[in-house]
Amino acid sequence: MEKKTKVSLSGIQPSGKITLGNYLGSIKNWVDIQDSDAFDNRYCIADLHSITVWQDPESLRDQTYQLFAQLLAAGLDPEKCILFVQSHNPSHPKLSWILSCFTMFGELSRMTQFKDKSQRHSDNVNAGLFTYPVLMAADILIYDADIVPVGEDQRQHVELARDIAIRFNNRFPGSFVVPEAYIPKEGAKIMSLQDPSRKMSKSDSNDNAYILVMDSPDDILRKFKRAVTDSDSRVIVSEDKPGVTNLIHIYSAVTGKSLAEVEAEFEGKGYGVFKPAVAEAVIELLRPLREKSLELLRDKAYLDDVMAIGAEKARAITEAKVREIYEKVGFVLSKAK
Ligand code: AQP
Repeated sequence: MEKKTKVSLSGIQPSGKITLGNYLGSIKNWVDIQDSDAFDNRYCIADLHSITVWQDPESLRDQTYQLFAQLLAAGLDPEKCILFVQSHNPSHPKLSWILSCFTMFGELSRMTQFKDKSQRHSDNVNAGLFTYPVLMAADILIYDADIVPVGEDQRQHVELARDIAIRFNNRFPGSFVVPEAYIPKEGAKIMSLQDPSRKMSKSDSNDNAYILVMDSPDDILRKFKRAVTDSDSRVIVSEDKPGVTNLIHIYSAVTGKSLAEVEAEFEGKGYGVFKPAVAEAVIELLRPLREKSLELLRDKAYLDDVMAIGAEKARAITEAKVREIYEKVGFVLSKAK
């Protein structure tokens, strides 16, 4: 792999089956960035992050394989990027501990995702949920990432990673690249189909609220037909029509048409025509991805091999970085193998 000057890094949790929101908000962007050939690309399955909420161990393992297959099926190419499972590289939690000593309690208390998830999982407000953004900062800073392609919901966490990098650099100059969030113009925040005031989330308890990448065409059509809209039938972007506005954004992100073009296409046609058209566009977008994922999942040994290659490449970069940081903060470097 030839060294480029800039690095792109991102991750996704195997905390459920991935949604259209995850795909449009981040994975599609990762593939586009990889194919642009302008960056060194590192993408991980953030399994360490996922246990900040309860996970069934067998489901977690299964979801990790599924997600890995889906990332390959979506177009991530292990020849062009380092694709790995976060827990396969112990350098991430090592750096996370050091960075947690450079992160303020008040900063973590202000994180919207922590407030939201601690309400939704009030029986399990654990320390990991609170320090989640520090581990994410470690994921990013350990690769000296320049850009972090994420959906809008992760912007605040990337901002915190920047603040941590700047603080660390002030004490130990030149330690980390200060990263920037890289957020797509369309698809940055896909909302729930049942409650358009909330983002589409893979852990939503209502499965009509999200479209899964692995949903069958029938399920996709049914879910879009049931999507919450309003009694007015005009297909326009408007603050008081959040359901329809969300569907217009989805159609725009999938087809590449502008919002105005979508409005013009469905002028005077009503939801009876619009909803199935959105469904059809999404079905065709996801069909090859679903079929390729199913094919890849039949060969777990292959997936294990690709995971191992990714882990080795990732470790080779980050072990050197951890030693550099250990030395800076004053640890004695061990000679033990
Ligand atoms: N609705 C969304 N629209 C656009 N982008 C989204 N992302 C998530 N939801 C949407 C982006 O997907 C990437 C991976 O997300 P994650 O798995 O790290 O966790 P998340 O942001 O918490 O996603 P979910 O689906 O809501 O997971 P759960 O339900 O487990 O919390 C990120 O880049 C994110 O921005």
